[in-house]
Amino acid sequence: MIRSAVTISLVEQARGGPFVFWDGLADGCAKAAEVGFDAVEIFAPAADAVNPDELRQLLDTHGLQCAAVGTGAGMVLHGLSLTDADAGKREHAKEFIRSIIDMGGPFGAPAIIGSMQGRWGGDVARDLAVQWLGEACVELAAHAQQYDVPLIYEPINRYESNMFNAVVDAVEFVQGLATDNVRILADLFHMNIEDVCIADALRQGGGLIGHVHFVDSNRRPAGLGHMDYAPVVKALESIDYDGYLSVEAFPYPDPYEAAKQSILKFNELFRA
Ligand code: LER
Ligand code: MN
Repeated sequence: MIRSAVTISLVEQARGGPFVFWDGLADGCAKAAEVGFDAVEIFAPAADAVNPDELRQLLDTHGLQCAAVGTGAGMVLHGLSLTDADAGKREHAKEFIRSIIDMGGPFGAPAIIGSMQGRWGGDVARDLAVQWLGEACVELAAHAQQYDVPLIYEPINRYESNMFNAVVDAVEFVQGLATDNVRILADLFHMNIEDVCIADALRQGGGLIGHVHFVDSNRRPAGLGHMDYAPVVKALESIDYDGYLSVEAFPYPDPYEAAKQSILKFNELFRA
């Protein structure tokens, strides 16, 4: 069954970004549960910023799951990427991601590689960057396997990366990897910019689609932009998608209202 999730950012430096709750794990979990979400997705500055006992207790108290954990802070706070020209920095980037995998893994939460995929250019030719990204994904997916979770790769739009922007291109990339433990994150905001047809791209992704960022065309909560959700729902049903629709949207007009609006739309689309 498709389940709902909502983002909590613990990264103060990312304020202004597309995350719903910003005031700590306890506040985010309490509000997520109150509004009716099944799970939370956590964007942390580092693995040790989340106390596993505290998180376990919060999830249990509120009847929530942890849907996924983000790695973007590696880029935002430390400028780390898997396609950096410097081999030492690429290694450091992998270490950061491994630590986030180790944080989410015991909760059954896969780690997401989004902005840490970096970009090609300068001394790094596109083919070389793609090779490095592929090798890192294979290595990190093997690390994730011990927790029985996949590694999630997120194609992001052209203004944030020049690696794989459209889901259809990410599908080809992931199919070519020497692992079957990488899944694709379909972020509807990025797809609205990059994919020719969101529904067709989801169908093409099929079983490789492992997570969805649920958001509208303008990155506001679902229902506050011009996204046509009916074909998206049909496509997800046609591929038997049974993961999360996780709200990664601007906290517009404020976190609580953004969460309420998102769950209202989620219920209208998936629980009617
Ligand atoms: C970034 O635009 C994004 O969508 C995040 O999920 C990736 O870290
Ligand atoms: Mn996203």
